[in-house]
Amino acid sequence: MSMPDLVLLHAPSNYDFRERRIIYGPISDVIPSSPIFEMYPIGFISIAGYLEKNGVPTRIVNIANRMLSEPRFDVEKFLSGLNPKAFGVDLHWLPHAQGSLELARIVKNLHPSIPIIFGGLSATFFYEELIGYPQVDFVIRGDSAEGPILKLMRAIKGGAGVEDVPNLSWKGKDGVAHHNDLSWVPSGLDDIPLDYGYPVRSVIKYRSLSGVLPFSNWMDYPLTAVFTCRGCTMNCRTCGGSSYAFRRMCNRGAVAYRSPALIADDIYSIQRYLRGPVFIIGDIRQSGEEYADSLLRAIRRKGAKGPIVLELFAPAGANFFKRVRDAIPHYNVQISPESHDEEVRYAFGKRWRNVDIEETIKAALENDCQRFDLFYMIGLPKQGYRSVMDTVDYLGRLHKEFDHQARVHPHISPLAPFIDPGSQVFDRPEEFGYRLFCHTLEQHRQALLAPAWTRTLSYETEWLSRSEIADVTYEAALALNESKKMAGLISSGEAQEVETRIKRDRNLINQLDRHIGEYGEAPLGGEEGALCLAATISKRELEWPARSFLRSVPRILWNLCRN
Ligand code: B12
Repeated sequence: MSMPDLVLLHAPSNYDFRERRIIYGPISDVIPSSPIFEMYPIGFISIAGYLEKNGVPTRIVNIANRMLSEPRFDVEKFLSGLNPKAFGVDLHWLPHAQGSLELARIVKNLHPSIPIIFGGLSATFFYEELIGYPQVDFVIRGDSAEGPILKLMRAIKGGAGVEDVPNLSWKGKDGVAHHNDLSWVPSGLDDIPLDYGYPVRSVIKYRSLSGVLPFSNWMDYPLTAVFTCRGCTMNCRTCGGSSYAFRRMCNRGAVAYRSPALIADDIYSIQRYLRGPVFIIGDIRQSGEEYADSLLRAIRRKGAKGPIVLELFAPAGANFFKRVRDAIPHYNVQISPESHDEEVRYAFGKRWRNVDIEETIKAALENDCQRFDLFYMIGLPKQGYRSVMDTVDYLGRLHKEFDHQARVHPHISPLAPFIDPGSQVFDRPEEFGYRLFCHTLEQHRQALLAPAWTRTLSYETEWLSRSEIADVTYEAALALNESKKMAGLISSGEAQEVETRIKRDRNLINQLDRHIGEYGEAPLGGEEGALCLAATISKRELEWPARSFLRSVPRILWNLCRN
């Protein structure tokens, strides 16, 4: 089997999740991953594709997913069999603070002379602290690593200096950290393809499918994504991907877009292999109506075979959905109103009215939208207990209004486990009514070792304490669960299962709190806190209709033979 120059590793959020019992709660309820966040950054695919195209063989290994799906998977044995020129570890999402550092420590023990490169948004925010860990040799900062990592890999292979590698933090022989300028900030994304042929070829080259799978049930639900941009035009208060955060951390003054025709090609290239839903990241109207129109025209020309999911950053009218319907035969929409309470929504940075959201839903459904997901959040500025419960009542009314369709799916979950670093709330918590328990990378790493999510949570607000956030999360989840059952969105069996899980979690947390109050911190034992895919919903409910990977195998083989 060929040996790659670079091996990109994705760690579980908590490295010891197989031994250590933790009540993870609903921290990953509204995404495909389990609470150990096994999904790797989509940027791994663009980095790997870019490096391979430029003559640097690269392999992605999703250690988190292998640990999750193969209980006996021996990480150290596996890693000791690798001998690349460098390892890359993502610290993109801050919930990986413990897992990524621990995995890198293990790699360093096994291979002391192979350099370890960190990257991703959290690595970018905490670069000065991160480079101080002995297991970290390099940090590539910024929202775009393709150019810098190619230059770094060439320097590592050729034994050259790294002083002129842009965006790079590195340590000299004396251990002193140096920080090169963060100057590689592409203003367009047309030279950075998202080549989904890469994972397919990689499975054959490295004879491993499980290592490249993005999340645990991906084979049944082969969800993929394409991106329209890097950066964002929005400024949501807690978001580490807001325009404020990108400017502050990544030197990004303006959003970089990918040309509509190339995005249509990306979708087409995915659908040559797979028929799962393709999620278009970023509202296609962000760069203006003309951009959205050209993208829709390009998709129409190429022909969209499977379902496509669009996200909206603001309400939209019938005119927009008519154009979408004409271009995409099977489309779904998602939007995040955050709260039904307009004052809360405004305080969060979104200035839309409920009536506009309701009109948007109506217009989408009238124009053949197959499914409309709405995401609401707990832990927002100006949001108290009553406000959260009123949101759930409001969602009940929405169900009634649209329930004959069973196409409208609202979700509610807490902002957890951490406030995004680089966001406005992270920088100025008091101004928005927040109190943060964690500030440094090390504090976040330690917080991930707590026995329950309620103790990992990095904040509370003027309106909700940490324990109130947990309480109202479970209360709201129970009420929404009931309302979804009544609306026929989930079966009574599913609703019963969710209710049992919520009650069990709440009980465990109460017991734990009592125990800690009396005897101090203690780990959980036995079956308590066993890893569940979701705490307050049934994961299946999130899924857009998809054809399983196995049903796509003939198409994959056919396309590989043609290449
Ligand atoms: C799409 C998206 C998702 C998708 C996942 C897509 C994916 N697999 O990457 C979904 C919806 C599943 C998701 C989930 C989550 N997300 Co999210 N997500 C985004 C979003 C909107 C866009 C990301 C994107 O398009 N990236 C473009 C791709 C091409 O680039 P990339 O993956 O970032 O990788 C580039 C660089 O980051 C860097 N890089 C990344 N890894 C590495 C590793 C190395 C070694 C190197 C050198 C470089 C490098 O180089 C890459 C290529 O240039 C951002 C916000 C934003 N505007 O960016 C939030 C964002 C990244 N997500 C965030 C969060 C918090 C989460 C969750 C933890 C939320 C939760 N509790 O459920 C989960 C974690 C998921 C998991 N690991 O299982 C925060 C991260 C804040 C932080 N610093 O921790 C962000 C910033 C904003 C937000 N709140 O949504 N997310």
